[in-house]
Amino acid sequence: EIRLSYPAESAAAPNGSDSPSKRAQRPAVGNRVTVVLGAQWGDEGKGKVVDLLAQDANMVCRCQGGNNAGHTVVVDSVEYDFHLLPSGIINPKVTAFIGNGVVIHLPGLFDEAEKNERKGKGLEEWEKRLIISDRAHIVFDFHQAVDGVQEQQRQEQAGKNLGTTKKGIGPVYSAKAARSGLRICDLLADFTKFSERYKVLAQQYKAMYPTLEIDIEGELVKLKDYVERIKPMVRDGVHYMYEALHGPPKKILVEGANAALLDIDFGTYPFVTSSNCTVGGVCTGLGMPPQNVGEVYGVVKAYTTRVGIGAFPSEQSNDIGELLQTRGKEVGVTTGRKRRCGWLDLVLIKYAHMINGFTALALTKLDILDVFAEIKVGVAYKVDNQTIPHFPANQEVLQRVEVEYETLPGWNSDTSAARSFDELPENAQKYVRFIEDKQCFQPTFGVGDESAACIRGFTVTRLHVNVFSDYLRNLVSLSACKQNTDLRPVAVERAVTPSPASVPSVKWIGVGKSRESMIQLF
Ligand code: 2SA
Ligand code: GDP
Ligand code: MG
Repeated sequence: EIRLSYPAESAAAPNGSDSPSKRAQRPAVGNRVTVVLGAQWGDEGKGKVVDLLAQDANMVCRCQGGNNAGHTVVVDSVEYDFHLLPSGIINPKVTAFIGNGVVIHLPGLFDEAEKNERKGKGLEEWEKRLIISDRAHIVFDFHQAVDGVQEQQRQEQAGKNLGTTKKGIGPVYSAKAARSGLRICDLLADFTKFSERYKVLAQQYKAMYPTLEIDIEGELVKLKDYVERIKPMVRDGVHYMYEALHGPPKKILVEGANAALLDIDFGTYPFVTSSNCTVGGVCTGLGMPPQNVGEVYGVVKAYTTRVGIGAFPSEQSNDIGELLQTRGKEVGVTTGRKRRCGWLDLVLIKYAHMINGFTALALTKLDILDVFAEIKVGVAYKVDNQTIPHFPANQEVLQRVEVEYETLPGWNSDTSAARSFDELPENAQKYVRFIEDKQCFQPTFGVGDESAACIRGFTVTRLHVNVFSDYLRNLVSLSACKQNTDLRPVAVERAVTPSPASVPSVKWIGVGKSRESMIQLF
């Protein structure tokens, strides 16, 4: 497992020069939060992983996104869908915190909680255990309507839309950035002033979209009703988080929504959501310093899915994709849309890891691959016949990348009852190890100053680098020399330096929907 070194771990004076009194003055770092993030295009099974980790947690937080997210948790055959509420709220001992980076549709929040509370479900006393940051922005019904209108306009003007969930996410984050948004603290302050600002915002949208109908007075009456209901839950989020981090030891989880490839900065822009779904969103969305970030778990589905429009290099628009879709029951939790399916793509997992610095992975839905005779894994991208060493920013380029696959033998047997790594068929074990060991890009060795030669078919794994680095150095020199005698020692050095983006170890493997079906590896 690759562990990141955070400032806190090296807080003791790096050169040993601090006096004891100076050291005593240095503020304690406090509790570390464990972060769970999606490593693909969402729906990797984050809800299930959070539910598992929440068994002994004190607090579970959401830091970004809104009720576009759909996180499923299955406990004792009862299925819960969460959109705005952190999944860990199922544990009656957990306090759920919705941070400032989240956008909240109040009717949606109450509907969701009530649905999960009804007979047969059993979400207990959620109102007493939910804390909402006063800095969170509010999603109004007109934001959702505007989302729909914008999608229609995109379709008409550009021939395609983004495939949003129409939950108002783009419009509300736009209003936040334009500084015309309204926050929970505004709703709870002077309602007359809030109403004035609400009317201005509504009029702005009406001017932009003349067909939009907004029942301003009716909406204000409904909003006023929420004031008393949410008042007991609302806190100054920064202060609340600070106390949680610096009070008694606590296990704090952060549940990422959406995923790396949907991140507004790092995702497949413009086919993304409007928040930072990568690790930076944890600090900005909760008001928390980076040294409090502890473990960062990347959730990876054993294949790839995407719901909505946009490039998807390893997509299988064929029988394979259909089989993955039906076996995996790949249907949107929020919209009911069919998810597009394809093979696992390690290029994008590695890219997500470069941004997030995952400390371990949770690999889910391995059982869905049980029936495949062979399984492909994307390991590199080629553009114009050249392997590219990065994940392309430009969507036109991403649309035309050619994925290089490695084919692994399937295991043709039911894994769903496996409860330990040893109980998995040998080929399933190999599949997991392949994901960990495979460097996504072929190492490139500089030859001469300008030109670069690529020794293909040669892969440096973390294990090799750690254990056999000297051996490898010789091996690289030898095989390189066979191809080009002008290889310089410096180039060999670069080749055996482990890439910071080597995919980390798999810590859990999911072979079913329930939390019991998560095999823990160490
Ligand atoms: P939006 O609504 O503005 O955030 O949509 C922008 C893009 O982000 C994608 N997106 C999602 N992708 C996967 N899962 C999501 N949650 C639901 C689920 C989705 C559903 O868990 O199944 O029910 O359809 C989610 N939310 C947003 C979206 O498809 C757009 O590509
Ligand atoms: P999230 O958005 O990342 O929380 O994921 P979703 O809940 O949208 O989608 C994941 C779906 O896969 C849910 O229906 C889960 O119950 C299901 N699931 C999660 N892990 C596994 C697994 O290991 N095996 C199977 N068969 N289903 C799983
Ligand atoms: Mg989902």
